[in-house]
Amino acid sequence: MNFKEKLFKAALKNRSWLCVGLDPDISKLPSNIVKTPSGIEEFLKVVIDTTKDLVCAYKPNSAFYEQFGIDGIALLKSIISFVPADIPVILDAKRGDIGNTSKMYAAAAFDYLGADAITVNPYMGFDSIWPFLDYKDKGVIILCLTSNLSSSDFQKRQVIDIDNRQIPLYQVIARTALAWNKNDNVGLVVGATKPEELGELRKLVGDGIPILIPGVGAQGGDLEMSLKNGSNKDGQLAIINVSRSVLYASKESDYAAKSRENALALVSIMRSLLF
Ligand code: NUP
Repeated sequence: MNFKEKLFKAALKNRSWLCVGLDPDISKLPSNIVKTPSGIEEFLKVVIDTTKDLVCAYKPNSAFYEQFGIDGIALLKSIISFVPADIPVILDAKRGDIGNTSKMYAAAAFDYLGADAITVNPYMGFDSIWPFLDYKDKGVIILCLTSNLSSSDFQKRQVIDIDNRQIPLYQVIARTALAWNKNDNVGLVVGATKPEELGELRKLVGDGIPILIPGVGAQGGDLEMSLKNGSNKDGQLAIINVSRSVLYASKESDYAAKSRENALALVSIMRSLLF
């Protein structure tokens, strides 16, 4: 089963387009969790166990694991394999390099870690992305318009596209992503903090492309607006990522119940609007 099929299946089974971000930060862990990679492993496994009927995907961000060196990589691999087999894992690593190097990044993410999809940075162009696209069953989710304030530094600049039209750079990326979608395995990242552009981008790419939408919760993005503008005509394929406001719902030993509560609050809104 490829990434998109797995994503659809999980979303329909759980009636949810919530993706819980698994970003371990020692300073935010509940007080009863031991502040070591093995303590974090226990914490993340509890959160996965308590939310696995509420999500369409999980998204570990590689940086939060790399900070622990070799133990962090082992932790990342163990967490990815702990996620139930019918729920896709999106590795957020924003990779991209000369083709020869991207090939190694792709092997690390897909062959070694066992992720179902990866986020990539398109700045270096097609030959930096094709080694990922070449894994036909894996999702390749391209940064398009990111949630951070400084995304406007480059992404919103007006540029001339190949048909001589002047459009913002993020639209060039979306149009190019469509052209790269020969294996039906491309997705886009568009921040929840950019609701108008999100709607515009959904129209531009049509109904078949998954859009990963981070920024709801801690970054202030609006859930309903993100669903309304990011979903396709059937109310699908807007993957709403929430990391901190689900993971760190409580500093106390009741964290499992509180994480579930926060996830369920988001999913209840999704169910009332989309399912
Ligand atoms: O544009 C982006 N914004 C963003 O926050 C692209 C991302 N991949 N992310 C990631 O989503 C970010 O690195 C983090 O892993 C997650 C958002 O976390 P939170 O704000 O819900 O805690």
